[in-house]
Amino acid sequence: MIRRELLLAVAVGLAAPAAHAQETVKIGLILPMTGQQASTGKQVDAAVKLFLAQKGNMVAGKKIEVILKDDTGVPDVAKRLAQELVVNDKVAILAGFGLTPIALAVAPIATQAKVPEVVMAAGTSSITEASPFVVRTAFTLAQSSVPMAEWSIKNGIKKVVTLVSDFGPGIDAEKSFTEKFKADGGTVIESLRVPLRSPDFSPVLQKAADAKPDALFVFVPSGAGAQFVKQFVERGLDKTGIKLIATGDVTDDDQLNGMGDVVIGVINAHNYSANHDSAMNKAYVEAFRKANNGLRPNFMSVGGWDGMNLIYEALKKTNGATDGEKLVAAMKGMAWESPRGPISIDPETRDIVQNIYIRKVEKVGGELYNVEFATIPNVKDPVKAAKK
Ligand code: VNL
Repeated sequence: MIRRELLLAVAVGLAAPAAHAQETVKIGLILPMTGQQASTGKQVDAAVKLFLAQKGNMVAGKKIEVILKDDTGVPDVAKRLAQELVVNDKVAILAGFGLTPIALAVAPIATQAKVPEVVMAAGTSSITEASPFVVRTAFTLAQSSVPMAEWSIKNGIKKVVTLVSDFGPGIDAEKSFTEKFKADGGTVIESLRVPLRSPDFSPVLQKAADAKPDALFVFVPSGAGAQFVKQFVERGLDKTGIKLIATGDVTDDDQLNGMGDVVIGVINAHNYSANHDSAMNKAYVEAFRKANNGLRPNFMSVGGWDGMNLIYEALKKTNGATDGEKLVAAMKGMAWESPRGPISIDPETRDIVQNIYIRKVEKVGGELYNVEFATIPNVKDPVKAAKK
């Protein structure tokens, strides 16, 4: 009898892991699918779907289910959605975040619920400090702005006007560009800002023209670059001899080809170009275009792709365990090849370390691309590096 009960207990015990293996790991994907930042939502969502199609929805014996929610670009909406995803859907991971204020609004929920917040698409430096559960696969604005300042000085640009969107990433871009440019001997004549919502660039472009700098350094978020370039031309700034220099958010692959030949020659710095020369990227661009009616993947898409890779690899390391602290510990220090090049997660800051490329807009096969011509390898977020 006793022996039989023991056998039964063993059988139940053995059956338990099998039942466990059928478990679903839910990922709450919060993105701006409508509104001003809808292109970012579309790009990240498409990359997540492509990842699932290529890698399958099983990892470490668990079934992955992605629940997509549209935050409409509004932080309060994102916060409510994150709460519902954690409490009702019991998601193990929150991911996405197309705007800094949204990533920041959700951070306290990640902390409280002990759920990893994988930031795929927002770039203000401080986001990783808002919760010990934030891990970023996107970029920071200082990562691209500091190399842009360095390149400018080395290439004879002495006087600059800066023009940024007036919110977290824009302020980081302005500050980090200005600090580096001044430290290397340059002068910033004027620092102009435009509102994030429905920006009118005309008044600031007039001021920029009047200041007669060697170059205008610009950051506007993904999705706003085409509108900026249109007004740059309408105001006649392309005829003034003022060079346009930028973070790659402005010459975004999502819109670049529609901007017209006026952007040919624009020098900018960024983490990803659809034109990046690697076997992995060629395959990525081709598969992405095929699955999305010819849409060209941009830097937001690779944040989504790599965010999924980070989650999959972390689950492999924990053998499928979804404890938030274990997952974040597994993510720290992780390194892999991305379509953008080699990347890793800084174990100290949970922020991304990646190559930054200096690029020039050129026509390749009849289409406009950011063509990389110099690489600054393994760039950590300069803002956090300076604090240490
Ligand atoms: C942010 C940064 C958003 C860079 C962007 O596009 C961007 C952000 C929507 O941190 O909110 O290109």
